[in-house]
Amino acid sequence: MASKKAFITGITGQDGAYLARLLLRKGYEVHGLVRRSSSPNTGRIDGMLANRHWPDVRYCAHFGDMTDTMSLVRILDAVGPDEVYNLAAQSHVRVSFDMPEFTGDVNGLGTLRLLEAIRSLGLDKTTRFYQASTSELYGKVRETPQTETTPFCPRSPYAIAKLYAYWTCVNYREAYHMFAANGILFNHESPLRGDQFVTKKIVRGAVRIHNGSEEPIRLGNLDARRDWGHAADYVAGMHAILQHDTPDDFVLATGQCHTVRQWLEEVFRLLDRELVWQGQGLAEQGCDRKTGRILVTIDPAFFRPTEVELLCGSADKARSLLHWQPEYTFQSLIADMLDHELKEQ
Ligand code: NAP
Ligand code: G4F
Repeated sequence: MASKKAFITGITGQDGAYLARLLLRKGYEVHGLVRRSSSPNTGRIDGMLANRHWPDVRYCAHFGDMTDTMSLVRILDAVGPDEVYNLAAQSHVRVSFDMPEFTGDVNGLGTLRLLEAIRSLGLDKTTRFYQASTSELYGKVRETPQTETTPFCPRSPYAIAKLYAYWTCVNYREAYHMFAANGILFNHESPLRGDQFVTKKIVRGAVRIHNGSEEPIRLGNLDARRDWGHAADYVAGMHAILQHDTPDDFVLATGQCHTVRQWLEEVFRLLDRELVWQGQGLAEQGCDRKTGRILVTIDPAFFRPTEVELLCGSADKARSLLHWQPEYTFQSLIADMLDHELKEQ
């Protein structure tokens, strides 16, 4: 039987790299959208191509951009994928306040371009579509835990663009009977997480300190609460969503919620340092209990004009219909990221 073909936008990002590996292991032919950049942006996926353990890797990169309709049409026409995973996005919430129009174009209209390309090429009856929706849609949350029926209340240009994409996906499902599904994913991290997200920033900063740096980690809101899982578990959920017998929307979450402060304390604990807190507000500092050295300071540059204070999801629907369950815990996620960083630096 011919193997399935998948097209992944955002293949050079954290989730794209994990998903591509998963699909190659399952025997898929994988096609990825790569945007042209003046410096290398394929570091997360280069290993796939040079992997001696997978001699028959079938992977193809295609140059294009979510803002360039014809590049999407050309690639979809050439590939004729069974499954499209739309992971491409300007994915940083803080940055979306600085670049709201670009964020809307890529995250919102980009999704429309892709769906419309599938439809106009006549692939709408054969191609299944996954949309990378987000727990940021819940924003100023109306209930906890958040589920597929919790109302949305987005609080950033990023989340507002993703709201447009979410409903576009639903509309193409209802209007054109496409297999189009949203995964509403809560925060997921990994050794491949971008350096500007808080989990990776903390792990990198703490290992630098462990290796002798005097530079404290400068952060924004330490009291924000997130439901953090591992990207490896979440890409398996994305795949399961597209294998379900009907197109539907699913929350993927761990159901466990921790503050940024707790993430810091756990990272330093694993590096044999106990963090104690002194001062308040912008003057708050995290210090090493033994030496008194300042390890964490507050920098207003990292606060957001509007913050999402609490995200905590219930994945009951995915658990019962997809049999999806995350394997990593808060502790084993941090341990994995820390192990990797200790080897890297
Ligand atoms: P990421 O690491 O930031 O990756 C984003 C990807 O999008 C990169 O491959 C990036 O390419 C690509 N991209 C950005 N702008 C593009 C454009 N104009 N045209 C084509 N490609 C473009 O994000 P991630 O953490 O893997 O997340 C994957 C998706 O899930 C995103 O849509 C994100 O919003 C969503 N999501 C993430 C989480 C999470 O916690 N990770 C939770 C919920 C939803 P470059 O490498 O060239 O920059
Ligand atoms: O790591 P973050 O930047 O992730 P955030 O904003 O929750 O967004 C991530 O998860 C979403 C799913 O819920 C995705 F849709 C999105 O694409 C992205 O992957 O920030 C987490 C929390 C925030 O409350 C932020 O205010 O950490 C707080 N924080 C405190 N200091 C910081 C910092 N965040 C960053 N990035 N940098 C800081 O210095």
